[in-house]
Amino acid sequence: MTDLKNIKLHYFTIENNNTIGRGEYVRLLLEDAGVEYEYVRHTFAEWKDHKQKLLDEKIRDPTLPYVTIDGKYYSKTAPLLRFFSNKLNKYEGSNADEIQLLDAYADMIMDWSTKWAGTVFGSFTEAFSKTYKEEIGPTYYKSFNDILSDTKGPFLLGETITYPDFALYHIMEDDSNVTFDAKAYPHLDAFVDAIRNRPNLKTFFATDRA
Ligand SMILES: N[C@@H](CCC(=O)N[C@@H](CS)C(=O)NCC(=O)O)C(=O)O
Repeated sequence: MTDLKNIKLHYFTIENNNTIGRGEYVRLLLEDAGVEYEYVRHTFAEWKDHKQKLLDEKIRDPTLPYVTIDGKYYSKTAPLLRFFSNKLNKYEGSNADEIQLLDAYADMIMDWSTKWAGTVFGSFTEAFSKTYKEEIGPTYYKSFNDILSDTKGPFLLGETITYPDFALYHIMEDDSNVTFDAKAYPHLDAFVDAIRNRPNLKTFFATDRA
């Protein structure tokens, strides 16, 4: 396929939930592409020492998720999605405008993820959590339903799946919202259906995703 061998995806173990957090963004792409990898889970307690070890190895600003390929370190969620898309020669835009558009969608989703994380991991106030639930979250759902209506769908760029599609699906998983009223959000409803019917993802979603 490519020079992608001996891949290790590192991320936290969080709250006995196999999918919550940023590791799953990368994982969905790898699963869809049928790329083999080992998922290495870290506890919060162990991460401090592990991070120091990475710093000692001159890894700059180590954070999770990160990936090693044959021992070489690569990091940051959206850049990892773009990196793998580039390596696999799929899931990318086919011209500068599409590439920019996908970048913008990925940026929106990463912002959404940070705001969602603030409500779950308590780094924001209760007032922020209320605003997230009543305004921020619904605004993102509406925006992406509208974006999906810009093409015939079912994916962000239309017929062809691209890397922000995996991110969009997963932020909605994290936000515990992957079932849509087809009347209110017909395009999100069709999107979720299309993702769930990707052959490799269908098999993966049937597991416990440990
Ligand atoms: N912009 C980075 C953010 C990564 C990040 O903050 N990850 C968190 C976990 S979701 C983390 O590693 N926290 C521990 C730390 O910063 O040491 C990305 O998209 O990957």
